[in-house]
Amino acid sequence: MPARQERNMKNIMTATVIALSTATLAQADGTELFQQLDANNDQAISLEEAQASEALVAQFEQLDANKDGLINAAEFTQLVKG
Ligand SMILES: [Ca+2]
Ligand SMILES: [Ca+2]
Repeated sequence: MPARQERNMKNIMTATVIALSTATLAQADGTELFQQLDANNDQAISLEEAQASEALVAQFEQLDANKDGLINAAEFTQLVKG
């Protein structure tokens, strides 16, 4: 495969991976994802726990409606809903 074509393939693959992870986040059952991210099971996602998901880190402050530095289940549903 010519080098240029190979590069294009890599770009397409990268774009696909990004699209897939966004879709997974949007479609996933919020509760399951929430529990996955809530590593210490205190029913809230700290900024530290949020590092597992780039999308969550990016929206952390926005999602934290009551500004307690944690995303609780109710706040998390805002992410799942979009
Ligand atoms: Ca937690
Ligand atoms: Ca909060």
